[in-house]
Amino acid sequence: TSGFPGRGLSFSEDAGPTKETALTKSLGKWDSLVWEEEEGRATLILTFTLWNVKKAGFSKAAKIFEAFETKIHHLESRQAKMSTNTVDDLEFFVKCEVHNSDASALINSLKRVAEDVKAHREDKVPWFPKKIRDLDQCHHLITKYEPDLDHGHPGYTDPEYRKRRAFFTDLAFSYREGDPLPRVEYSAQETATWREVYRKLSSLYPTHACKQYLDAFQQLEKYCGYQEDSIPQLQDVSRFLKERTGFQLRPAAGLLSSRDFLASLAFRVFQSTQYIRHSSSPMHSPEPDCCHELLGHVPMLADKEFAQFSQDIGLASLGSLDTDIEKLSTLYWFTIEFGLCKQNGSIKAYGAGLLSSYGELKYALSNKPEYKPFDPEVTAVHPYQDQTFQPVYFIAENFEDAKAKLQSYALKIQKPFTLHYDPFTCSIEVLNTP
Ligand code: HBI
Ligand code: FE
Repeated sequence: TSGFPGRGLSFSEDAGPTKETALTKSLGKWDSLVWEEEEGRATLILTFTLWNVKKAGFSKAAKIFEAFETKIHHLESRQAKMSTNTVDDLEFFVKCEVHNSDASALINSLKRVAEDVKAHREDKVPWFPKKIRDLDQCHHLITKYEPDLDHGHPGYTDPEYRKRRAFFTDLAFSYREGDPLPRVEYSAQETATWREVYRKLSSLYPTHACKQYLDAFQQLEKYCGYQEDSIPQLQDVSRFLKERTGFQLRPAAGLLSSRDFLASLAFRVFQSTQYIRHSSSPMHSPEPDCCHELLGHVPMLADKEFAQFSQDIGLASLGSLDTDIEKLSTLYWFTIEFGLCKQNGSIKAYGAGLLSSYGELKYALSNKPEYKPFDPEVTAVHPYQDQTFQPVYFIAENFEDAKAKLQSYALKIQKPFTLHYDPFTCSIEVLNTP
């Protein structure tokens, strides 16, 4: 029983019911069990020490768990830290489920046979932001495809680029809700990268982009300084979007966790990176950059229907279990990133991943890939991949239809409460909590 696997389980005194415990992370499937538990049952995290296990045995403790018909989800032991008798004193970590009314009796009984008993109930609902200021807590990065860690990143061997990126990381992490978005002076090299991307992509838009995109792009050129010779400032773009659809930008340091990224959409906030891709590969970036955000996402966020669709995905994600977050991310992927739609008898692109990739935009509208109609139930569980072009694209009839389908999908996501977004205060009201 002794010896912990090196997974960093929270076996410490402060292992409280946090937003995402190490345990729920390491045992991904766990969360799905939490709401399937019978009503009136509590999930407990217990830690305790048994001295002299060899002599006294574990059976006394085991009998207590048995007496209360405890369902053990997880049990681990390790050598006690304060032990003088090195092999015989063990610390235990138990995650279990018991009837609500038995929880304190179980803990008290355990205290009679074990030392140092600590217990707490696990939160059933993952933490989520309730007001726009809470988004200051929603900036957890996924360290994938970033220049400091990914050997394949075009900036990996360029210390200047990595230094520049550290500057942008600082800007994003020191940003607080309500601050003006930082203005950045881009270098000649950065602007040259932007120019190349802008030129190539904008040559494809008239034939490949949907009309909502084209309308907004024209407006951005007219009113928001979109042009090949300078990179638009987030502050100006954010003000533009706010006037159109109420969407606003906030600076993001890089690829965020799905939960945090989707949560911000619920408040009509789009987390936007501000750095630009490495100059050695203007036509490709392994991670989001300002070309992707400004040319891919921003024009679509100026469309009313699309803005509502985006917010609806965000609202559906709040307080959802990891399994549902995964599905909503997949929906996001096949719509907001790689979506196609019908328009006057032909197919056009509206996904930001397409509209910011010269190669994939052409490929998506060639006759090579497979096409399927957008249907949330199917789309949400379709495998996707972020390394090469998509083998399948989903086609929406139009945004109104996609929005209606998404809304009925979202209603089926099980949550022990309903949420209401108050547009006056930009905050979430939680209704009928038990
Ligand atoms: N983070 N900064 C940023 N930009 C995205 O477009 C983004 C993200 N994190 C996750 C994500 N997109 C999606 O792939 C879904 O997981 C939501
Ligand atoms: Fe994106």
